Amino acid sequence: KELKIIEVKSEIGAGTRGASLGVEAMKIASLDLNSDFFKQYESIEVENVNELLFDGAKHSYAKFIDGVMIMEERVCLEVYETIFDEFFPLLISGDHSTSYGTISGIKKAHPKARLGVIWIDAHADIHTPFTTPSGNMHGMALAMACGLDNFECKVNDPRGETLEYWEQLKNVGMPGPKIYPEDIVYIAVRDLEKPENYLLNKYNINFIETEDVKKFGPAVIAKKALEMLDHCDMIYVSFDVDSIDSRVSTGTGTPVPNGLTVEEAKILNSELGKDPKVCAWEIAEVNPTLDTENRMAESAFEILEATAKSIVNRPVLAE
Ligand code: DIR
Ligand code: MN
Ligand code: MN
Ligand code: MN
Repeated sequence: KELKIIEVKSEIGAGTRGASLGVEAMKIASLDLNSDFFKQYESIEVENVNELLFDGAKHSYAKFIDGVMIMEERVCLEVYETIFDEFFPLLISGDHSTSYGTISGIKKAHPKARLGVIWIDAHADIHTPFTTPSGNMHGMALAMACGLDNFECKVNDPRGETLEYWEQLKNVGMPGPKIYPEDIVYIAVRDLEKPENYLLNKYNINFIETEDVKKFGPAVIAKKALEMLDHCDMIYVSFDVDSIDSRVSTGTGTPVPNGLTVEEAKILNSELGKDPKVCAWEIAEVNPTLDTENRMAESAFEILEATAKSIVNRPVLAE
């Protein structure tokens, strides 16, 4: 399968500045590690709207939601076109909010397909303006994808234009929900707010703890996650680098202890990449401004390169 790199240097969905520099940090990591990875594949950059940051955030329960809307549309279109041209979209993103654009693009290309999502992250990213503790939209990607409001577990009172944008966001790529909450598999999620716990229980969302990755090994867990989504036609894998333990993930906005090792993340993602149902892969949230000696980007790049390799080396027959 031919792979195409889609660079998304957006950081308006994050609470800490600097995630838009993640792509370049990974390119520098590739040079330091003597890899010609970035020469091997075609790539394209999605234009960002980071200049909005200088105006300050207006919507306190969904910061920069107007800009996030633009970014979701742009990423959606790029992913759609990439799939249409029969490439495998590999996204290198800044803040994780744009992963909703990825999901929308896949659905735009395959409207009838039942799409499953494997979400490797310290966070569940299923907040809405009604539940968010921070207003940062990188914590809302999956709620947008599921078309949720989370009204029943609300803690905030968003109004007016914020809610108008929220309704519009649900229709990126095609009207309405793109995925079902029951078609999500969380791996290494360990930093949840109360409303998120409520939703996980309500929808009985598949959940694989970090401890299980350590106990059974990442290859077994990859297989298990894929089995949980056996009923899906296609699978999108989203990898937030804060799924990795905070001792290593120093260069990311919201590091969390008790996470994966780099080796576990590498095997997990590479094993997932081998499955023919996996139709897009994304890495997000590398922030070199928070790091020492570009360590996060180097680890992220190792994982990225290994995963890309297993995607392109897939047996062609399986399609
Ligand atoms: C928290 C942190 N759940 C929030 N989320 C992060 O602000 O919504 N997501 N860091 O990646
Ligand atoms: Mn996260
Ligand atoms: Mn995040
Ligand atoms: Mn995330």
